[in-house]
Order: sequence, then C-alpha cells, then structure tokens
Amino acid sequence: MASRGGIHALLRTLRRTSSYAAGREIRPGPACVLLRLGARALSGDAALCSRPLSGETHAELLELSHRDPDRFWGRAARDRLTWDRDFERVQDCDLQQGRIRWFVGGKLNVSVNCLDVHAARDPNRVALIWEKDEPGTEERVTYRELLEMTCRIANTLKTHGVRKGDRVAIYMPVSPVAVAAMLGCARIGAVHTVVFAGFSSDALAGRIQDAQCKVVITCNQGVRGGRLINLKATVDAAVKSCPTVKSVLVAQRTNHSVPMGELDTPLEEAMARESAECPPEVMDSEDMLFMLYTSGSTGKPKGIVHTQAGYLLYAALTHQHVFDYSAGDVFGCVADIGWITGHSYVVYGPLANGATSVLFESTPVYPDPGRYWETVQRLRINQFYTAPTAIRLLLKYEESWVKRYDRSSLKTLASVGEPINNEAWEWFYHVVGEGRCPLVDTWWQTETGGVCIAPRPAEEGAEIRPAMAMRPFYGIQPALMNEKGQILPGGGVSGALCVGQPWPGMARSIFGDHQRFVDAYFKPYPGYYFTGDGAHRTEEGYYQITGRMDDVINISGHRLGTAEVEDALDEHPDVPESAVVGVSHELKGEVPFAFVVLKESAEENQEDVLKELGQLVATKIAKYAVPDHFLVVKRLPKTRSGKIMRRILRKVAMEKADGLGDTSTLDDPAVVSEIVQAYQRYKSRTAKA
Ligand code: 7RM
Repeated sequence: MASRGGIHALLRTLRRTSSYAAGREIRPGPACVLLRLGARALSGDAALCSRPLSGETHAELLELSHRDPDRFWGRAARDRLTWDRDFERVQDCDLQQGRIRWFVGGKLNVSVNCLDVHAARDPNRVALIWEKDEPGTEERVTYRELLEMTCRIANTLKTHGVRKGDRVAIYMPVSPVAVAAMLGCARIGAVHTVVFAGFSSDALAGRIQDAQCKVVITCNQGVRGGRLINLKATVDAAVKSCPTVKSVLVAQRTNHSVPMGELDTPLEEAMARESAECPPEVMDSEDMLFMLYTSGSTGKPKGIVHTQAGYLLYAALTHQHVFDYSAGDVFGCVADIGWITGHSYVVYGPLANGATSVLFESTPVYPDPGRYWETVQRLRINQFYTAPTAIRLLLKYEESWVKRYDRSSLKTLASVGEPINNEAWEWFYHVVGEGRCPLVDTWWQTETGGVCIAPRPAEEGAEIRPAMAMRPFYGIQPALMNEKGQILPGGGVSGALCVGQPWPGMARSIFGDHQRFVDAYFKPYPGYYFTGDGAHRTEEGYYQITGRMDDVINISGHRLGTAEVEDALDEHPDVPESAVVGVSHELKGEVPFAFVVLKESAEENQEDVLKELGQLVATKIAKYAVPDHFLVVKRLPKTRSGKIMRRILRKVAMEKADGLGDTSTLDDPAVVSEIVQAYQRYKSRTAKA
C-alpha cells in the first residue's frame, strides 16, 4: 500500500546531501525563578533552576492565580519558557476594549522552546511517533531530527521568499513534515494557517485569500482508512483564484506522482538543498504565531489570531496539568492538526514540555474497531485524548475489541469537542480505562488557545463527575450571565458562559477585522469574554457545558456556522432562500437540517435540485457540512423585521413542535403549521424509504 521510505529515508537523504548539525548550544532564560506548578514538576527539564514557591497545592496555586495573576503568570512564563529577552510587564489587557497583550517587551522563539532546548539536553529523545494509517508501520522522530527537518523547511521557505510576518497555508494531514512545517514557520517568524485537509478547494481558496498567503505547503496525497485522498489536486484548484500564492511546496506522502506546475516545488528535494541549521528569528511576545479559521454564527469563517509567548505558555501548562503529563510519557492526542486541538495538544503543548507526541493518521475503525487500543498497546500510550463522537462510534462494537489489547500504560483519558453524553463517558471510563484512569472532559475553544475548564488540576484524587468539565484551570474565572447581562451568582444556575479575567492563551484578534473580534467576544457582556456557549453551575460550583447558544453547530466535534451552509445553498439559482439548523444525531452529535425554499419553476425536478444542493455544500465547504436532511418549504418563519426565526425551525426539526415558545413576533404565524405539515410529510416519506 501507499508507503515510501518514510521519514528516516528522508532524513538519511538529507544528511548525505548537506552537512549535519546537532542541536546548538542553548542558554537558560535570564530569569531563574521557578514556580513549581503542581505536585510533579517536569523532572530534568523545568528543574533547570528550581526554587519552589511556598504554597504548592493546586488549591493554593489556584488561589494565587486569581489573587495575583501577574505574579502567577509572570513566574510561570519565566520558569517555563526560554527567553531571548525578559518581558517588562506581565500583561496589558483590557477586556472592555478587547485588548489582550501578555509578557510585554519579551523576546523569544517558539521553535527554540519546542525543539532546541530539548535537542540540546537530550537529542535522541523521541519527539514524535507517527502512527501511520497501516498499523505497525509507525516511525519515530527524535528532537534532533525534528529540529533538523524544521530548519530545512524554514530555509526552504526563506528561499521561496517568505519573510517574518508572511502567511503560509499548510494543507496536509498530520505527519512529521507537517509538524516541521508549522515549526519551520515559527522559526523564521512566518505565520502559519493550517487548513484541515477535509476542506474543499473553495474553502481552502477562501482562507488563502483572506490570509493573503505567499506559500502553500501540501502533499501529493493523503492516506486515511486505507483510502487515498488527492490533496494536491485540491490545492491546484484552489490556488487558481489566489494571486498572492507564489509557490506550492509538495511533500511526497505516497509513491504516486502528481503533475507539477509552474508554482510547484517538490518539498523533500528542496529541503535536501538547504542547510540543517537556521538561526531562529527573535520574536516579540505579541507577534503573530498562527491563525486558524473557525466558524462563527454569522458570515465567513474567521481567522483567529494567536501570538507567541502567551499561547505557548498556556498550551504547555495545560498540557502538563490537565492531562497529568510527566516527563517520559507518551502523549496520544488523536486530533488532526487542522483543528486547534492538534495545534495545542499534538504540537505546541507536548513539544514545549519535551514530550513524545503521537501523530495519528488513521481512523478509529481502520482496519477494525480495535485500532485505538491496539495503538495504545503498541506505543505504550500514557494519555489518550479523543472526541465523544469517536467513543459513541466505538461503544457500538463488542467490548472484546477493547479488552484484547493491553491498556495498562494508560494513566489519563480525555475528551474534547462537544458535550460527552453519559453513556459514552461511562464506556470510556469503565471499559477502556477499567475504572482506573481519571477521565477528563476538557472544555475549550479555538479562541481560548488551551483547555479552560476540566476536572484536573484538582487536589490529589479529587472526585470526577461523569460528563462534566467541572473546574476552571489556573487563572480562569468563569461567570454565568442571564439574558439581561447580569451575573448569576451561586449554584444551581444556568446562563451564558463568560470569562471575567484575561489569560495568556486567549486569542488576540480576528485577522484583518479586529472590530469583528471586539463585537463578537467583548461587546455582548462588557468586561467579559463571551464564549458563545451556555453552561450550568452546580451547588458545589462545578461547571457543565450545555452547548452553543448561537447559530454554530457541532458535527462530530467540527464547528460549523449554519450561515455558511445557507450561503452555499443560496448560491443555487433555484434557491431564493434557505435556513439551516442543527439537529441531534446519535453518532455525530449534531447534523445540519436544511429548510429550503425553491423557485416554482424548480418544483418539478426537486429531487435533482436537492442532489445538486448537497454537492454544492461539499464543493463550497466540505463533505461533513452537507445537510443530512433537506425539507422543501413554501416560506420560512420570519419576524416582522425579516429575520429568520431559526429557533422555531430547530423545534420543528427536533420534533418539539408542541413547545414552540413565543411565536407572537412572527410576521405570519400561519407559516408554522405549514412547516410542521411539510415536516410530517417528509418524516413519513423517509420512514417508508
Ligand atoms: C477544542 C474545540 C469549540 C466549541 C465550544 C463548545 C464545543 C468543545 C467541549 C465542548 C462541551 C466540551 N475547539 N466544545 N469542548 N462542549 N464540552 N468538553 O473543540 O473551536 O473547534 O470548538 O466546541 O461548543 O464552543 S472548537
């Protein structure tokens, strides 16, 4: 099957073709103050210059992080990061204005913190285990090797005209080359924007255009679940409408040769021509590190901006404390690098901590539903981090798919992306973890940079409740608000989840549209960051996330704005308007349900039009965004000012039409019964089919 010599053949070639250099000498950061955050500091690494603070319990640290955040974060930053120049101010933030700045005046390089510091001390430590699609074909990459690859890619980017501040799109699945591409950008101060390799060429083009990328890094093909995906062809189609793109660097994942055009350069050949050393660019704490597009409730996906020091520190600290990582552990986060989870817990957090991070290329059911646990056994994975959608899929199979594999290496289980239901939680905890490993439900967002609410850290052995994120991380101050924008104090309350204090990992802006950033996150509740989620706080003060409060839906942990789907549908000449809502789905959590109004002339060939609509969404966005349900209606429920009332459509589609709530603001309440009837006809049709 698709496999070349792999990373080691590549590294051998690279070494033959140019001088090989081991990790360069590094000096510890200027400020040797250690905050021994937590019971177990990273032995060796962070213990460089250790002088523990008094007060070491999680409760005391938590208290400090709230009482004196500058002291807490200042010490953490000086302890955990290697700086070229110390910062002058811990923070300069104003949540009223949406101004977020951390470690002002500090200088550092993120790739140095993720690679050079570890390569200098322990060059042969394994940084990455690439768990390729075919079981048993994994490859290990040491810190020294990853540093070398990173430098070669960094130099290749320079040769192709990339300078500090330029944007580079990365359109490839998880692999060592992809990680080196991200870090290669960080090395020279370029800004990466990783685009999930499941997105269509139109979606890719939209992101490249918005970010004005100079270079795209991709590979000839992707390999997943035994299938080949022609990524290069998608890039070819996308860059046609992207005049800013001057070069496309193409890595070879398979033997398949793809047509190479004028813009294209084979990546490995280019890397072989470059030096294995690349002096790191000295970056300001607040220079941009990367942007990552994510869906909002309105408009096009937004390029969420993260910067250098604060993001890295927060990713590293949460990686250690939320998952109970300790030196030498093999950390297995199976997310793709196309999402924030891959950025923070496959790449930046684990590498900043000198961990061995697993790159999972396959699917939970390839070649069979035992894949995750067979991988856990073979790689001796200590922390396993996945999404509820995968768990819901796997629990349908015989328990023997889990039990036949040795899971004794596991110490922590973790979940992210959407609320985890009780059944999935219990199965993950009892069947996979044998009731032995803490299972942490981690709540966070692209915008938060890292985990904000999770059961850990907590006092040693503290209780974990099923299906609950529970406790805020250091420095996080959640607040729940009612509709009037008032804080809801105490327990037993539900409201809009906000955060009342800035933290280093939070997003800084939306690329090219800072006002949208301020409006979306800081205007709704002045002085607070608004998450878009609702939450419940129990009498004990534990948080349970109830889900999005806006028009964002969550399909298998993938965030999607219903407005994006509507925009795609409305492009069809026979569709004057449409409305999309999310409805529950047993495996995927939610799926899109589309209500479409068709032109009269199109009513005869409805079936064809609906098929075209599905294709349209797949080409404009991605396959996962294609609605599972299409319902043709004469008109949509609207307010007198012309706003579509999606709340009513959601109720209809969820079959809760008896509790439609207040429909008095509807322009014509008769529309409701029309739609309910259309829905019932649709139901009886699909039931027969
Ligand atoms: C990390 C990530 C963010 C949205 C967020 C929530 C939902 C994520 C949980 C969750 C309940 C969780 N980033 N979400 N984690 N809901 N419990 N543990 O997923 O930007 O892609 O999505 O996902 O609605 O706002 S994301």
